[in-house]
Amino acid sequence: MSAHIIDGKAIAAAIRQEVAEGVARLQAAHGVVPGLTVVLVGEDPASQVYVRNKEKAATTIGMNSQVIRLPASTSQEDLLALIAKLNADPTVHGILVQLPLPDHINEEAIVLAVDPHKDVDGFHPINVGRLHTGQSGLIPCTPAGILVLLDRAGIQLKGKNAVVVGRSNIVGKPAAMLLLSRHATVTICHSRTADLAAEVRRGDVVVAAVGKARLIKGDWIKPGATVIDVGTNRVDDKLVGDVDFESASQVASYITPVPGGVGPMTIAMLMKNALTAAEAAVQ
Ligand code: L34
Repeated sequence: MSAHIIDGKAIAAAIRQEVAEGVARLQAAHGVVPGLTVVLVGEDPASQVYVRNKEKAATTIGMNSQVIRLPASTSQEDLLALIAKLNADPTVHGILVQLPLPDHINEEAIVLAVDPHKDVDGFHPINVGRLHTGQSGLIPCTPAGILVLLDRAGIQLKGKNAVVVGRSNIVGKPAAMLLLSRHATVTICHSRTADLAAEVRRGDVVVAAVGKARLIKGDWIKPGATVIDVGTNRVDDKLVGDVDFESASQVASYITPVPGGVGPMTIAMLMKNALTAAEAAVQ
């Protein structure tokens, strides 16, 4: 048996097309062009690729796309001052500070500084709290993209066992909350989980977001399960996921590839969040 491959690239292109139509509608109705500003501090090679892809997507969709590139030596004070300026700028509807930040900058302070209305990452505690309490708000891009992949692949979640491997604020925790909101029974696993393979084996849906190349093996996967691989690990110049694709795709019924799975969805959902923030600003 061989799994159906969920085509994140194609689904992301469809989302970007829908967002482009929304951007055109907003401009026609209100004369407003969504403005997205991405801030990149330092020269992390992976971050540079992701930010370039974000910039390209926003421009192609017809947004006002701005990338502010700052040296790694930028002080926390200067970064906070920039965020205050962007918060006050009415042409900027979305602000994203690419993570990770250099060690001398406190990420929490930066996340807290972004106006929650412009927080297209959904990382501000206000938006985290809204997600946890089931109120509408900006939802982190990667988990939001995972739900779209599951929906467009026709995967039912109600009453299913969903196993999330990884408990980060960016992916694991919000992904678990979204799966819960769809009535899945959710298990969150992490580095201290006693028997990871046994937990993963119970999953009708497995979301792998730990950042360890090919950690999850085919014989951990319940036959017929859906596997969503969030990992983007570089091994010998090759990009590989947290799932051992070769073995897992023999057991699963649906699986996302790396690259071309969750990654492009993260960027598509960022576009969607930027449109949502701009729409809310004209209400
Ligand atoms: N603030 N920081 C903030 N927001 C985010 O949403 C992110 N993330 C993560 C890292 N830091 C962040 C991203 O943008 C991860 N991430 C991200 C974005 C895009 C891709 C992967 C991770 C992506 O486009 N991946 C492609 C391969 C690109 C390549 O060649 O490296 C893929 O097909 O998976």
